[in-house]
Amino acid sequence: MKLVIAIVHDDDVHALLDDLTANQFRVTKLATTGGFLKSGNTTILVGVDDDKVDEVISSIKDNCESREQIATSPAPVSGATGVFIPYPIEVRVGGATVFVVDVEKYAKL
Ligand code: 2BA
Repeated sequence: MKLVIAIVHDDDVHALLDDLTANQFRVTKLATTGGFLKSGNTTILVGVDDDKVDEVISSIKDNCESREQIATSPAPVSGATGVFIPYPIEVRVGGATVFVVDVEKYAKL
């Protein structure tokens, strides 16, 4: 068994959950925050048999778009002198960041 962990954009999550649950996958959705943009994203956990991993990944591919997002430039390290004027930078986020890990044990108690 595998655990698919996918970090996706908030705007893609409803379509993705609908697609996965319609195909009988069990999914857990977590509200998460990206370390770089420090803005919300969504992490989903899907426990599946090994032979179903590709099906989950193709559903993620079909439902998650890559998009440009505006972030504020990082502040200089503390101790720097002068005035810091933040400026907007554009980063390309997603479609999705996916990890597939082995599940040692799975139980419903
Ligand atoms: P964030 O950390 O908020 O990153 C958002 C986007 O900012 C990233 O998109 C990437 O385009 C850019 N970015 C991230 N770190 C950067 C850095 N040190 N320098 C320059 N640009 C940087 P994605 O790569 O699509 O990542 C989307 C979200 O997926 C991330 O949000 C983070 O929450 C998660 N993620 C991505 N890679 C990860 C990893 N290796 N481990 C854990 N979480 C990861």
